[in-house]
Amino acid sequence: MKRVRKAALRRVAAAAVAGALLATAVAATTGPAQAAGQNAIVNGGFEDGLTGWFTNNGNASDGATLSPTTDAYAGSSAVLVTGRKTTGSGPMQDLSGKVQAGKTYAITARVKYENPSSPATKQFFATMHYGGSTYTNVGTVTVARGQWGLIQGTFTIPAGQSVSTARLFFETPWTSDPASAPDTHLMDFKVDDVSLVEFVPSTTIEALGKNPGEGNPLISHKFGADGNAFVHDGRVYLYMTNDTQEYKPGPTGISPTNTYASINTITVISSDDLMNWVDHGEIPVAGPSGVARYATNSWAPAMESKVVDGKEKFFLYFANSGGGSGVIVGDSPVGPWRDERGNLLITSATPGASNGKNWLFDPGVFIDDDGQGYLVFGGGGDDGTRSAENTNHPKSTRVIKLGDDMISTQGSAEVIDAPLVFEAGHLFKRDGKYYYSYSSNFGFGGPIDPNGPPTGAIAYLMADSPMGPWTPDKYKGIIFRNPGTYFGAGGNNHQSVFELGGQYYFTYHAQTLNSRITGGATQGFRSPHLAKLDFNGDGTIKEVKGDYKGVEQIRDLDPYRVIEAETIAWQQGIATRKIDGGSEEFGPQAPNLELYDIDNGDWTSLAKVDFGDGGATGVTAKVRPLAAGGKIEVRLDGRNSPVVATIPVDAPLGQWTKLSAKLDGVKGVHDVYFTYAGPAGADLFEVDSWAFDAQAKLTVTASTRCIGTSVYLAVTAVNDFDVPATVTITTPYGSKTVAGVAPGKQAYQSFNTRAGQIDAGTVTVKGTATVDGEPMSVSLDAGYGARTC
Ligand SMILES: [Ca+2]
Ligand SMILES: [Ca+2]
Ligand SMILES: [Ca+2]
Repeated sequence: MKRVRKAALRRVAAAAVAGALLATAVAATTGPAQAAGQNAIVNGGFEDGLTGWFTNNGNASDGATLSPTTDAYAGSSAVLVTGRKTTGSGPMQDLSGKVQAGKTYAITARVKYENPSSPATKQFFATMHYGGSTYTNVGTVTVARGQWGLIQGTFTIPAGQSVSTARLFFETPWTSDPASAPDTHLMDFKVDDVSLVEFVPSTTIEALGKNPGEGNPLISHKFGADGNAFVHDGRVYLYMTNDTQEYKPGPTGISPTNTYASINTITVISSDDLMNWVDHGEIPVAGPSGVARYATNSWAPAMESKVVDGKEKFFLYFANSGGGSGVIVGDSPVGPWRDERGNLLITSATPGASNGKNWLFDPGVFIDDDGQGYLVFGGGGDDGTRSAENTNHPKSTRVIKLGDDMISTQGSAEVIDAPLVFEAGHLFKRDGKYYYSYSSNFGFGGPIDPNGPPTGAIAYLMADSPMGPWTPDKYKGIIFRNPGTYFGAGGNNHQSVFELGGQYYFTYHAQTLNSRITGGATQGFRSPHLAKLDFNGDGTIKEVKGDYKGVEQIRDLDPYRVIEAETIAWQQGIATRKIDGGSEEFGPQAPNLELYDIDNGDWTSLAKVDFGDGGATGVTAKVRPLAAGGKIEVRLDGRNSPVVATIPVDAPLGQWTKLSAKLDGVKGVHDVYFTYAGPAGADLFEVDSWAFDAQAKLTVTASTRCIGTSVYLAVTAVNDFDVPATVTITTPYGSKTVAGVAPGKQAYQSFNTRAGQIDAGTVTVKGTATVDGEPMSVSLDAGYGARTC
């Protein structure tokens, strides 16, 4: 027994050292892990005497005396170990039934020894004994004599380990003859504050996943696959398979491979400039808490809107794994969402949908100019014959007409015979031509026709009708090769096409954030990318190349309003989550998110913010402080640029509050970086939104009075510019322009409303001036009350 134990201890001691190194590496790459759950240790602080503790008795020769001591690390009591017979003689607690094989735990404990004849430093171990000769050192410290040291460790109980006996104890390193040097090996020691909790690694991505200045991946704080773009009111929304649901980095910082099995929500982001992306969170689509409780999964979404019965409705289609497709209905692009159908839209019972081999997933929705909706869907189709025909023409995808309600189908689905088809069908229209694009398969065992697309690529057909017929002669080539061509990591391929501001764009996904987190390896976690999509004169498509640069920002960001803090161009180290209440920017029905897991050194940013000629005089953050001493620093054009404003996050902890800082007239277009600082190791605060204050250059007042039986509306505008200004006053009762208003002087006009009674209203005053050779303008409103004369 003793010999076996010696071997085991030496082996596990080496493992513990490796574990400690690994834990350090993890902390550097994935940030602080969260210890969750209850302390499995009873009376870990020894405040209840020796309750729960006994002397390790794993070997017949082990033995010691435990007694309470008032020399505590914390509280008023600790345990003192005396009379140790072996190096393994120390306080033990039985954890049988409290720990599980395959789970990871974090242990901490305080230990101290004081024998003046002992070495100046001594190593201590926390060790698990699983019965028999199975001992594992799970935490260690080398402590200086007379001082409390911190034993720390993280360990995963092997999946095959029996834990019917699981006991934790504290000891000193094994030696064959400890009694020959008892001051070195058998000294008395004290233990306090023992904690053992399940260890849950943080899922926050602390790595830099998107380089400042670059557009791809679109977001770097979470994943998102199979993006489907939908343009509404000048804003593009991207609906994505929520790969983040499968992202579970272990103690090594690496997640197991994405199986898609647990994905039942859809991630939504949006932008009106294609560089600053707003995180709208996740739509709970399938599963017990989903909108469509009849479904298990929500992959590969597709979105369209249509006015039905006089009201615009938003239809979000999703794949329920490979077996079918469903649809939920919303009141806006970001919900709220409801189930209007009660079951899947596409199943094997849908006329023409199934040939018994194909998948019924990857819905792609399209509405033609006449209001008729269409759904393309399907994929797979490997029949096992390994034939050329089945490989190149699996005929596994379909197109079907949708009902007027968009949640039913009409007639029978038609076969799409796209060369080497596999998945990701998408239908769009341009200049009277219809385009069916899709991902080609990776080979079904037969020879691949060289006249068709390469494997795993986005290819397309063109036709004169949404229903095709989609025959191989309509094949026009490829749009986008496999992402592996450009980014190292390949994987599947998925696309959509949208038009914004007269330009067409192409969405695809790639495992770029995944590989940046791990330093190269990928586990199937995909990120959204954008590229311009250009056409030849005959309507055929120019091949898209994948890159990190992405597309140009198409408009500057207006800072003089509420900007949700979950609007991000580039960032590092933050995470987002939904909080109660609607969005100040997107309305009470829209979800609102916050930034959290904000550590010292984390940052977020906004690209190309236009402060205008007047400039900004202040910045406000809506924050919830979590630790004292935090601050938000505002920098321009780089995260290491000089600080132009500092918002001290100095307010009661745990409460939402708005905190501001002055800005000294920041003008023109800048990238804005918010860098977060405060005590290391603490979650500093959460952020909901930002707002900037514009430099007002006019002071406007409006008032009413009676002259006879008529109401007169008087407007005064003081020129706060340092130079003469032209002032234009606009009211419901007339307008007036006054040129050359001197600095500090006012423009005044009284308007006869020619009415004895007026309702409350608003006047608008615009001032223009030339400052330092630059034209500047400001527009301000002022209200007035109702009046009866
Ligand atoms: Ca204590
Ligand atoms: Ca963080
Ligand atoms: Ca927010």
